Amino acid sequence: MDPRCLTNSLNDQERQTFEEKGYLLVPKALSPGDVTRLIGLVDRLGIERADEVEPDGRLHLRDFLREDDLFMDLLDWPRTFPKVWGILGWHLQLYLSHIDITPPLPVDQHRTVTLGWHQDSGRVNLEMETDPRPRLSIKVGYFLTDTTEPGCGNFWVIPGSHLKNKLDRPTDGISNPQGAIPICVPPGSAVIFDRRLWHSRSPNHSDRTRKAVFYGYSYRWLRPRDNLRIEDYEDCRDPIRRQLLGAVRDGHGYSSPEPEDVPLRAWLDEHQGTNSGP
Ligand SMILES: O=C(O)CCC(=O)C(=O)O
Repeated sequence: MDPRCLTNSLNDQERQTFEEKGYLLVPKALSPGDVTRLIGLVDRLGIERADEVEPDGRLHLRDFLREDDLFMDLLDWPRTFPKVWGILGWHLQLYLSHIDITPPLPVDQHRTVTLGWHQDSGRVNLEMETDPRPRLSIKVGYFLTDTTEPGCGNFWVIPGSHLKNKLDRPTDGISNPQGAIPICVPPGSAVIFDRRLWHSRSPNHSDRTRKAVFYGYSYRWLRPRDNLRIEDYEDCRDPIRRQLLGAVRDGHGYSSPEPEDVPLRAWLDEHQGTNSGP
């Protein structure tokens, strides 16, 4: 793994922000050159998989990591991955990845309905009985286009809502819940968020298409949502990436890992000079 990871560890202030707000902004997570390359890839996939377009024009693409080395590089990206292990520890996998392309909405389709507020992971939120429910996973969203102003298809969040199992929704069916804010960031920014944070996509009323890429990391015992499995990544020989993509000795290794199941742990022990914990 790229040793530059070691210079981007989660610091105390970032941890506090993440714990309190349920998300963390990472400015300049991608260089302008990375952004340009990723936009090229996203545009190409958008054309190749145009048949997946949704009725509102949006494209939600999954299972794309094999398409380019840069997508594979984002798995353990030095600007963000150290924050991911700083929050979840070494017992990690990638459980989901998606590209979200939100084109401008024609003026005659501008609607005033409330956003699609949700916590991630579907039935997890119905079937786990604790209050608050456990974190289990986090996502890194990379924003490739300019969303510094509201109304550009911004990612919306309710800061601090990750500890609330239920969302108080205004009864008019239009307004956003109290405290909701758009994330306004320039291209190349990343947002790391707790899956329990109430969040939503939003319509794009600007004249440029919004493009974002999301990588979700969870503990290794959670079933992945991506359809690709380690067998689909024959060329990937890097041990830590193989861990992230689901490589395992046998079924027991998902919850009682041996060292060969979790090379990230040994890497952290060696490079951070500390024991990485139980
Ligand atoms: O595309 C967006 O801004 C929102 C993505 C989202 O809702 C999610 O990752 O769960």
